[in-house]
Amino acid sequence: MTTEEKMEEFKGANLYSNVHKIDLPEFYTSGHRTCQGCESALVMRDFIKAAGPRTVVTGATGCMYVANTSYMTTPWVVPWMHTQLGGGGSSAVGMAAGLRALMRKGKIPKENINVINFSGDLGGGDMGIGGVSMALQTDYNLLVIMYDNESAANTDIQATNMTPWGAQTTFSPTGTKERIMHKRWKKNVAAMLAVGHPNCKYVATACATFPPMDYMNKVKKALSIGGPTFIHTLDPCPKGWDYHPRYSGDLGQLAVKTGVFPLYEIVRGEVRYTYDAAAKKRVPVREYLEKQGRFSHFKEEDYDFFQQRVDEMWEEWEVPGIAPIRGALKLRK
Ligand SMILES: Cc1ncc(C[n+]2csc(CCOP(=O)(O)OP(=O)(O)O)c2C)c(N)n1
Ligand code: SF4
Ligand SMILES: [Mg+2]
Repeated sequence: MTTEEKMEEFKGANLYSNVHKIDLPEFYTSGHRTCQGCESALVMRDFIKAAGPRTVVTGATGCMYVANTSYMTTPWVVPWMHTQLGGGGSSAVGMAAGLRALMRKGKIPKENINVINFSGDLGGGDMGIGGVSMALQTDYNLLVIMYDNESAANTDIQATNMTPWGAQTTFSPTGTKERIMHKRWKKNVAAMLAVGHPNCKYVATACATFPPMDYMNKVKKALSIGGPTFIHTLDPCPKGWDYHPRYSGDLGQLAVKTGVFPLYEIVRGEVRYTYDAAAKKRVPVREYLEKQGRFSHFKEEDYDFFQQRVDEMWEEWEVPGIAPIRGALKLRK
């Protein structure tokens, strides 16, 4: 597909062509108590800016619920509803079904109202994955955004299946007997959902700050293509990753440029890399890891192991950075 064809494909999405075109009104404003430098808060602010005011939001328990609803205050300007930790997908289905029924019965005017759920990595990717899976098999217009700060941050940084290998959390502190306590490789949620849900026309990964506008345009694309859609964002978290809040943007960018976090979109089954870490010269993972206190116990062999796994992902997987399947290309030859 040529660049012109791709632009034409999302013509109705009103994509931002440069930062000066980004809408000025804010629908996630003051009144939240997220940490300084919290990128998950930026994920909230940017998705609702891209979606606009005709949107209802449901949010699962987690930092983005708790820090955004201190008693009698909230940054949300649009209608917003809390749902249980694993309830993200089902709450979006319920909301979309309710709106459709009200419109069918003539109780509210027929119009396009966006339904967006946000869930954390534990809520959306582990505990609530069944509900998200169900939501992606429906015919409702809804978008699930899994904001991934790589821990159960709200309850003081416990490991989830999205926590990177070797990271220290309150569940996996380094010790004198065992240096590495968290031995699971990060779960591949976006690709798993894309492969397993034929009704889902759009799945993407994103980082709120890099490349500029990429995340907001992915939200616009998901909403314009219609049907159930899914976006996974990687969100640097100063508290859980243990770094000075001023480096959140730099760390997001490094996660992408080292190839640790693959950036892509899968549009009606077609993969498009939005940062091609297979083609570009990747920054060594060490530059990303050593800036975070959660990896401060790493030794040479740990950096080497991490690098080797990332290299494998880009050089040996059948669909680089996405599908950890090997051998199919050989079979076809
Ligand atoms: C069923 C259930 N179990 C445990 C909790 C306690 N709890 C509240 S928030 C949270 C962590 C959520 O982690 P995540 O979804 O990654 O969101 P984050 O806090 O990182 O933003 C936990 C374990 C809960 N609210 N409900
Ligand atoms: S702990 Fe992390 S995710 Fe939670 S508010 Fe602070 S920076 Fe944001
Ligand atoms: Mg989390």
